[in-house]
Parts: sequence; structure tokens; C-alpha cells
Amino acid sequence: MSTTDSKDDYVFPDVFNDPERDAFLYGTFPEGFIWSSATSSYQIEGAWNEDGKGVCNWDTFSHTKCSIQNGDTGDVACDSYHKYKEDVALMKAMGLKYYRFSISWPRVLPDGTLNNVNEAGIAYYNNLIDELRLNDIIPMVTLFHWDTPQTLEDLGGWDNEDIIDRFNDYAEICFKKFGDRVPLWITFNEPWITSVKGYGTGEFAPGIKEIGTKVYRVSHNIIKAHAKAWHTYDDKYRKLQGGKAGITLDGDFAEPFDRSNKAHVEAAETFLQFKFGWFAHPIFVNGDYPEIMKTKIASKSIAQGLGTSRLPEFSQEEKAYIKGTSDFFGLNAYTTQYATDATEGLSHPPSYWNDPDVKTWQDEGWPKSGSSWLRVVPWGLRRLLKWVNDRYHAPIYITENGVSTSDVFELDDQLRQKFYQAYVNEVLKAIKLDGVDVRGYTAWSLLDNFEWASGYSERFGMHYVDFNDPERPRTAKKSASLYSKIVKENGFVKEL
Ligand code: PNW
Repeated sequence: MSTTDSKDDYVFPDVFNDPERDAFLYGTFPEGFIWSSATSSYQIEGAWNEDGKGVCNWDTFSHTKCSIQNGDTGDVACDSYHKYKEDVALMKAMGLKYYRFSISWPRVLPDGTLNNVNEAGIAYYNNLIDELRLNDIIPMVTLFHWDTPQTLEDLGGWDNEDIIDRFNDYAEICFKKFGDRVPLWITFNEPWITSVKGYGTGEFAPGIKEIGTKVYRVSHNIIKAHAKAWHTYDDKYRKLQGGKAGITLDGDFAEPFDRSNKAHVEAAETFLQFKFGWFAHPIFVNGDYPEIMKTKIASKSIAQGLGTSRLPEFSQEEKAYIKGTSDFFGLNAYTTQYATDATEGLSHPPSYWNDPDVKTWQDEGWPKSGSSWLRVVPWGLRRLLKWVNDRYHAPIYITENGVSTSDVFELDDQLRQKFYQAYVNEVLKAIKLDGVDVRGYTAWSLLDNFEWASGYSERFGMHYVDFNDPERPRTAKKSASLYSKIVKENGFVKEL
């Protein structure tokens, strides 16, 4: 790439070539910037019923016919329960200094409660953490990346508020057992997905389809559970262990289709409030949902003949307890939508999709990935970072960003190499040009793994995993060396 305004200044020159917006920026990240890669327990561990682990909602869901593409399950996945040392060696070879993984709740507490602590599960995570520290890799740990103990799911899961105390017990045992070596805790990964896909559309475990009502109750309980676990850390462990605790939220960026059209601008903002604000407004701003959500859902609920809003309310006491309960903003970002105001299908049937009065879509010209929902839009990440920064004023850790390709054997993964170059470059622009406080970047994912309802048909890894081989061999793709180069140079150093 050269500094002159030529096609070479762009990573995707045919699609994204606006000199203002898309030109490549050389430079390095602030000193101490955290470079990491991520996985999650159900997606990589396997060993679903070994050494005393309890059954989780995804075990049940994936064992139910027709819920996952090709009937795939996470029974073995990448077999990381047995091969974690190999995983650590891959990170070491890439020069990564941080690793984001998640703990399986039922591997530690098989029935979800303190009645039965699985020492083998505790030992597994102790071994993993020790292996990481031995290799100078610092763990960033997610407590809940969607695998709920089945015993608790049977009692209503996140729709039963008793789970708030159970989650707090589980979080506390993790702080107690592992916290001396874990400086960064993430309570929940993407509560939007749990609420909307788990209890709304039913695409994900537990497969419940109550998109107009339950989604809001589930997220209400998750927000309270998050706040409680954060207070436990803050009250009892922070001083001793010196770490930080926060939440990871996800969502697409929304770009007004026509920036000069006020209705489009408002629609994009509303979309973002319904995605991020739903969780971020209570946690980072004032303990309560965004006004636009409260107004829209209440007026639609009344029009639908309901006596109260489908969106639950927090008490004054709860608001005070929830506000300010995240030491950082964990952000999972992948793609972007265009947004306009919508006027159809507003009141019936009650649905999270209709509540915002917004229509979104993706441009056909944006590069496709292996996942239908994910088109490559690098500039959307920079705008999203600025949007989050302006509203929530918290240090941002990008806890996931990455791209899928379809299930083919491909080590020279051109799309993923270009994706990381372009997206990481947008993070650099956000820091250098917009003054956004981004502290870290995490690539999703270290390994190809179980991609939820898509099973093994979509590959997000920087390492290829052969799922037909019982040994689950890992092979580095070219994106692994490209990412490793960015990490070692702490950015983009121009080669003369
Ligand atoms: C995130 N969508 O999930 C998760 O945190 C990861 O576990 C997952 O593997 C990764 O992104 C890639 O998908 C998402 O359909 C799953 O919009 C689905 C969607 C978004 C994020």
C-alpha cells in the first residue's frame, strides 16, 4: 500500500474506496494495548459428559432432532478439554498475550447450585489458567457464554428470577477459585442473543419462541444477575485480586440510509438503542432502559390491549443498584445495517422486531462471508466505536471481531486476512483520529469451532480444525500469521 491516492490504499479497493472513509492508516496502537483471541466453552471443549460435568441447555438442544444444521453437536467439538495445552501452544506461537475463554457453569456446578461442586471441573480450569500463565498469556474469563445448567433451564432458565442468586453463587465460586490469576472478568457474553435467539426466535437453546414478551423478562433478569455478580466482585474480591469486571454486548452498527434524512437518522439511533441501549443504558447510564424503548413498548402494549407494558420496570432501588456496574464496555462487533423508519406491521403480533419501527438491511455489494447475517463492512466498526464511546464513556475492550468462511479446507484464507487488516485498521482510526478509548482487540476465533445452530458448517478460526479426525488436528491458516504480525508490530508498520 502506498500513501498516494491509488487503489493500493484500500484493503477492499473495489467496494470500499472512499478516500475520507476507507483509506488505509499506518501507525501503531497505544503502548500496552491488549491483543487477544477468543473461544467459548461449549464451542470448543467437548467432553460433554466427562468427569462429572452436568448437562447444559446446549447439550439438550443439540441432541434434539433438527435444531442444528447437519445434526451437529458440541459433544466433542475441538476436544479442547483434552487438548488445551495444544491451544495454548498455538497462542504462544502467535505471540498473543491474552486469551478470552469461558467457563462452563455445569462443569463447575453440575446442577447449577453450590450443593454439588465438581472438583474435576475446577481442576480443569485451574490447569488451563496455569498453562496460560506459564506461557505468559493472561486470561480474560467469561462466566456465561450461553451454556446454562439444564437443571436451571428446567425451572424456567433466565425467565425465572431465582437464577439471579444461582448465577451469583456460581460467579463467586469462580472469583474465589480462579480470581487470583484472572484480571478481567466478563459476566455475560451477548445477553441480546440469549434473550432474542434463545427465548424469542428459538433458533438457539433453549429454543423458546416468545419474541414479544419473554425476551424482555429474560433480559431484565440478566441485567439484575450481572449487577449482583459485579457487586459481589466489587465488595469482596476487587481489593484482594485487583481485577476488573464488566459485560460484553453485541450488535450491528446501524447507518442511516440517507444521512440528510432526519427520520433515517432517528431510525438508526432507535435501532442502536434497542440493541445496545437495552443493556447498556441501565448498566452505564442511569439504571433504567432507554426512553425510546420505554415509550414505544408501552404504547404498543396498550394498543395491543394489555394492561401494562411488555417491558418490565426496575424499582428505584434496583436502578441505583444497577447503575455503574461495569468497569469497561466489552464489545462484540461483526457487521453493519442500513436503517430507515418503518411504518408497517407495528402492533400485531407483539414482537421485539416490530417494537422499534425501524427497517434494516444490508447492501448487496458488501462482501459476503460464510454466515448469512455477516457482511464485511470495515467502516461500520469505527462508527460503532465512536457511538459507544460518546454514549457510555467507558474504556472499550473489543471482545470479539472476526469473519466466517464456509466449510471448505482452506489455509490461504484471503477473506479473513483482508478482514483483519481492514477491521483492525478501523480500530486504529477510532483511537488516533476520533479519540476513542479502546484498550484491547480480540479476534474471534482462535480455532474453527461449533458455530451454534450452524454447527460446523461455518468456520471462524485462524486455525483449521479437522472435525472428521478423532484427534481434531489444528493447522494454522494464513490469517494466524497475519494477525500475529499485527500483534508483534503493535499495529501497521509501513514497509519501505
Ligand atoms: C457471537 N447473529 O455470536 C458469539 O459470541 C460467538 O460465540 C459466535 O461464535 C460468534 O459471535 C460468531 O457468530 C453471534 O446471528 C451469533 O447475528 C450470531 C449472531 C451474532 C453473534
